[in-house]
Amino acid sequence: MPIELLQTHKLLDSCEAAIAERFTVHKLHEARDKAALIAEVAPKVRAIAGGNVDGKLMDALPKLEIIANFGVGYDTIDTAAAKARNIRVTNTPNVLNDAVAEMTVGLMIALARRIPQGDRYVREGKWPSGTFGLFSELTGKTAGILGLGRIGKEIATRLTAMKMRIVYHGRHRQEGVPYVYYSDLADMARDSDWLVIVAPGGQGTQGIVSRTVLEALGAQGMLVNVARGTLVDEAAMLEMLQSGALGGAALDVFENEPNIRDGFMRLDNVVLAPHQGSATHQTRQAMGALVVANLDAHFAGDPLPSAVV
Ligand code: 8YV
Repeated sequence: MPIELLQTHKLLDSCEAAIAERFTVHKLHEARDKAALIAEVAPKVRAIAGGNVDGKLMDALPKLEIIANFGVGYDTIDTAAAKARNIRVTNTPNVLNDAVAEMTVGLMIALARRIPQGDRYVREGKWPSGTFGLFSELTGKTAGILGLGRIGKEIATRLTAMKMRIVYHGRHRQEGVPYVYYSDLADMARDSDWLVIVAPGGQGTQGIVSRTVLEALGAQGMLVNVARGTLVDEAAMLEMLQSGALGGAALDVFENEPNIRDGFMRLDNVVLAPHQGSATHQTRQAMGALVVANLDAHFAGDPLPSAVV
C-alpha cells in the first residue's frame, strides 16, 4: 500500500507529480472542510509535504514521521514541537542560493537607479517632455549584510565584484570570512549605505530591524529584504520611507504577504516584488527534487539530504 501523505499547500507541478507517483496524496489546501479531512486521514498519514505545520496539526497526525518543507526557510513549521515528537523536518537549502543572490543584486540596482520608475516614466510618455533625474550607484558603497549564511555569502561575493565594501552582523563572528564583523546591528546600519536582510525568519529575528536600526541607517540609507517581512518593524519602515527619514527600500517579502500595506504603493523610493527570490524554473525544479529526495531517503531508511530536525 502506498504511504499516505498530506500536502499543505500548492507545490510545483513536477514536485506534485513525483509525490503522486510515490504516495497517496491528500491536499489540505484544496479541502473545503480541512478539519474533516484531517480527521479522516489522521490514522494513516506518515508524511507532510509543504509548510505551515504547528504542534496542533502534529498531534492530530499520530503516525506522522516527516515534514518535507518546500523552501529553505522553515519559519512556518514548529521545529521544537517536531523534535519533541520525533518528527523529522527537512528544507531545501543551497539549490536556491544563486537565484536569491541574483534577485538581491537586481533589487538593489533597481532601487539605486529607480529602474521600475524609469520604465513607468517611459511607458507614460513623459520622456519627450522632461528628464528622469539622477540617482545613485552601488560602486564604492558599504553593504551591511544581516545574515552571512549560504545566501548571504553568495550576495557578498557578487557585491564585492561590484566594488562594494562588505561588512556583516550575525549571532557571532565567523572565522575565515574576509569581511568586517559588527556585533551590534545598529552600529553596522550607521556605518552602512545599504542594509541587506538575508537572515532566517522566526521568533529569534522578529523585528530585529527595529526603528532604532532604521534610524541608524538614515535618510541616505537603503535596505533590501529578501528574507522575511517579520524581521523588520514594517510600520516604522513605511512611516520613515514616507517622511524621508529612510532613503529607500527594495522589498521581496512583507509582514502579511501577499496583502501588503497600501502606503507602499504610492512611494517612489521603494521597489516591490512578490516574493520571487527563488522563482526561477531551474531553482524551483531543484527545490522540488530536494523535497522528494528527502521523502525517498526517509522511507528508505537512508540519511536525509537536508534535515533541520
Ligand atoms: C519559497 C522561500 O518561495 O525558500 C524559502 O524560504 O522563501 C522561497 O524560496 C517560499 O518558501 C515558497 O515556497
